[in-house]
Amino acid sequence: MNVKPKSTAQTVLFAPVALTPEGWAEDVRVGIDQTGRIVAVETAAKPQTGNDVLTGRILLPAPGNLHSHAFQRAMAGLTESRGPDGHDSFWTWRQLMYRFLGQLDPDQIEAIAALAYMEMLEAGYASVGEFHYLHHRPGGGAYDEPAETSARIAAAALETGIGLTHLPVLYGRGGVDGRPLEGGQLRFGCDLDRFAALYEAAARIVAELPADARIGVAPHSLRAVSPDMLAAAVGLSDGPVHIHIAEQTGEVDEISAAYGARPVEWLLANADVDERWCAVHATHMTPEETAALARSGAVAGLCPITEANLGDGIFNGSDFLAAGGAFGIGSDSNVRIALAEELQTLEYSQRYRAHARAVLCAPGKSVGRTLYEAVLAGGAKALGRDAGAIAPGPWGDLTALDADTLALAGLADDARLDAWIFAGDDTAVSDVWSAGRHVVTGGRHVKRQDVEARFIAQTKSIRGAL
Ligand code: NGQ
Ligand code: ZN
Repeated sequence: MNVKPKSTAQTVLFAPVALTPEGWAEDVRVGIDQTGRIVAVETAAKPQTGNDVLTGRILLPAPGNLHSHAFQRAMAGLTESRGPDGHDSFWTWRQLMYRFLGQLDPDQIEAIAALAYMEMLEAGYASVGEFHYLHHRPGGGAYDEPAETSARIAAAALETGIGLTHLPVLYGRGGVDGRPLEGGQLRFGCDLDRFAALYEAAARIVAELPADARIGVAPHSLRAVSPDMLAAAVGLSDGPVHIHIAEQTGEVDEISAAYGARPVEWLLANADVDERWCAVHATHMTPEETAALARSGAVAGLCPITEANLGDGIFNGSDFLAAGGAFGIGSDSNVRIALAEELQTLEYSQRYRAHARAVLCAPGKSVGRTLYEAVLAGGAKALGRDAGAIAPGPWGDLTALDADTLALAGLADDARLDAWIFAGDDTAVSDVWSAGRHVVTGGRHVKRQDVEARFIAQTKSIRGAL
């Protein structure tokens, strides 16, 4: 690839090595225009005056984090003791999570989201899909602005510079039997009219963000929306559609009993699942469901660290990959925000399952390179974001690794990605650009001090209360 930088390039980066769609390239010059899009890529180039020369760094396209509930960052690590009756599970964790969110006000929601987004950027992600359901006041009453908390998510994205795909969630019932919402869930609840108004308001808020921000829609789960509500929610948006599906065996049993079909099976038969869709978790699938989901074009939204933390089960990665399925990664509960570790956990889950090594890649290939490129493509697709490649056209979503960091020193080609993912960590990340916004330098977010101080001040009173 050799596309000469045009005069429209506002920022020109020069990297000694970069991962391009054609593979590893040396002496790469990348031009980014004032809108944040990559406009030129030149390999075997020479640095010119005014270029931002990334000495000693490896330039990668930055992936998107396709699934986040930002507010849960503030309860990370607080649900790790065993309850008095000893039956701890996803469902008891959910009760604690509801109790925790019952205390949050909009200032806290914004401060927590800013911290989470800053940490995502420092980990090497350039964008996030915020699966947002904390809409109303405790008890369910409306804020003066119905999309108040969406505005807070948008403000956190703007402050930190992360590329936001906002996914307002429709959460309409307490379970598949249609029981009403209760307790903490009342803050999520919308009927269709209320949700349509909220979606419109959220869309106006997102339209005020930089041009890379997007909006989509998220019917929460087959538990929380009826078939009619699911269809209506999907019809509100022409953006991405995200849904939690088949995360827990209890959920599979509940849906199977009520609908006579397993969750993924039911969804594929009753919704027009296509490339717009992201099936979050998709943990429990039969071989037939696995192949059918892969064929649908939907992205499987895998959240390996959270799925381990919540005891969900293990996604059938090898069969899904063999069937050509698209997947990306999400930090979900944000119990830990760590890009390299998220990929490592994904591959290790498959090794436990298959009693084998190097599972998620084809013979003769590198696991690190395979996983990294898969989540670049899957993340961009799930977020409706034109990103994932160092090539002219997409947003300038870029991550630079420090080539001299202990895990990477002396390595070349795909071994760099393997060593980063399996032997290193996100301290190797030196710089991150989101749609050209250079928000991480020297491994730190440019606003770290302020964002961290505000998070601590805003959450001091609630972090001890779980
Ligand atoms: C969520 N989290 O929406 O935050 C859910 C819990 C539910 C995960 N599924 C609530 N990991 O599923 O009902
Ligand atoms: Zn989730």
